[in-house]
Amino acid sequence: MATAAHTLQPLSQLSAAVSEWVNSVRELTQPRAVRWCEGTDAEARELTALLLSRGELTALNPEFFPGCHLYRSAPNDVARVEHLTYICTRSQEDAGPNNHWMDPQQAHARMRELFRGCMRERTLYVIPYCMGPLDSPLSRCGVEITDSPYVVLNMLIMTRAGRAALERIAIERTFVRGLHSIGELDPERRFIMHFPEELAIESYGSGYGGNALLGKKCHALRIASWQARKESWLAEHMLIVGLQSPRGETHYLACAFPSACGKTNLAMLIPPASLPGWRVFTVGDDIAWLHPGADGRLWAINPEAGYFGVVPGTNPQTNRNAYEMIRRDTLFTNVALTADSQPWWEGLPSGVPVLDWQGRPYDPARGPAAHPNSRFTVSARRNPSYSPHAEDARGVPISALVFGGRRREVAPLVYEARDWQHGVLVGASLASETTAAAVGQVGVTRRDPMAMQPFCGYNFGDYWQHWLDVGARLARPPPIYHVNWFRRDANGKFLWPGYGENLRVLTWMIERCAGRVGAAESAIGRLPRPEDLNLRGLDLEPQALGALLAVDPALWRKEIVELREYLGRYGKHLPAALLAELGITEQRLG
Ligand code: OXD
Ligand code: MN
Repeated sequence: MATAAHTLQPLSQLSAAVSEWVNSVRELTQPRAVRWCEGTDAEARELTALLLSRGELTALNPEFFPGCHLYRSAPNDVARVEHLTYICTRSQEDAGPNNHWMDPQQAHARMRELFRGCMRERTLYVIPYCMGPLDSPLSRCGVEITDSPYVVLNMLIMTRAGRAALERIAIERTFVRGLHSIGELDPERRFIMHFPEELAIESYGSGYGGNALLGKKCHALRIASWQARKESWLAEHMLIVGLQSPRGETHYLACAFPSACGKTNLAMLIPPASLPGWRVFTVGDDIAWLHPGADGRLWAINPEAGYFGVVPGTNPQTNRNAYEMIRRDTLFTNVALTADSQPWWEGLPSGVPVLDWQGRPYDPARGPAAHPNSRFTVSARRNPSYSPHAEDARGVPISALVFGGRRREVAPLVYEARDWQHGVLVGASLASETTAAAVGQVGVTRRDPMAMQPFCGYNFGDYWQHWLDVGARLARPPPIYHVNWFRRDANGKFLWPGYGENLRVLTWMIERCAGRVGAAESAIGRLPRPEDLNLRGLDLEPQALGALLAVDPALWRKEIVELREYLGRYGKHLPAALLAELGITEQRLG
């Protein structure tokens, strides 16, 4: 008698639209074989065995890191490549000055030549996936075609991939088409193209992270931001965290920070012992899809199912949850190795690296042992602080939105926007020092509105207007805050301890939402007075606190001049409301 498994329809027959597309890609790329991904554990084990047999994966010490593996990328393929990332809309204006643009026909023609015959001797994998819980109306689906089994393994962790996603696609009849090939891994033949009008992505020549795991930055941010504008929601580069107060109330915050500014740490924060009774739950660490709810609030889902986090710096002090989480069933990329095959990275309190991230004998003269952008890929369910509501189909209600950057000066520890409209300006003003998450110079301050500079799939001017429109329709818009954990003194020393202590700032916001704590008006928004912050048990000099909560009018006037110049680049797309808010702040600065 046939078992249920035998009666399942082959994946290739579930959706005619997907099959037609796969056939056309097969003709173009000429793979040796086509493999449709079911999304089962057995499939992940088989792919792991394949990569181990090819020497592309290394099994890590099973006693200390069971189920963990190391993958080493090509040394020239270690980060996102923003200079090779394009938005290809019919009109260049729709992509905006914030994006590199190419005419869609020209881009398709160029990519077709790269993809032609590129999968000969390779297997073409078809990965149907759902971004967000499979049963959520807020989720959206896609299909990634790739010739990299490493990409498949990552996608199986990072998304809800396989049969159930394809079943949803077959019903919805719409999906984002993501075509990926590692090509020759040649930086000269590398492009990450987005066609928002066609809901399509074409990525060639990189096997790494945001360039290759197309569900993440390409779909869940660049394409989704375009979809969100059409469908009246927001796709944002935000973590989602739930904070339960000693009273038992849980508030969810969605927080936008540029890459490698500690989003994963904040999403998994461990409350300091001196704040007893608080509990922290992670919903997401990188991306939030925010939908206006019937109750007038914003509701958020995390479209991802796993974390692709930066490894260096992870230790029991900075992020105990992540440290515990990545000790099993984790895929490491570009970390160093100890003599007994344990992964090693800068910031670990113990262990000695013997092989660097390129597999060479470790020599400190050649730089760090682990690549600064080395990563872990792990299922969100491995996180000890994973929220029991992370998979709720309706999402979680958002009490406050938070923007943050890495600024040594100017921005105080925290301030509250006057209202939603001012909050949109605060988000649009975000600036941060660059990090290793993208290729390019590290440590220079750049504008990164809403932390979306590398990820917004259309003109920022239209995006800010969309933010204003969404807020105008919310009967209960969440308050908006700005934080800066990275203020330094004249000697370059950080003024704020950061990590778990950041909860003190977040609890102020939550108490503000409940109307239980005060604030002082300032030209740039409302700031806590020292007595408004819970600083019990924190060893902080009054002078440091004064500096953290100071607004220097001269620096801010300079900031406003720079900001006006920056916003001016968006010309007629810039909403007048933002200039009006800028004018109010300027006037208040005197
Ligand atoms: C990431 C990034 O990988 O923002 O999340 O670069
Ligand atoms: Mn990110």
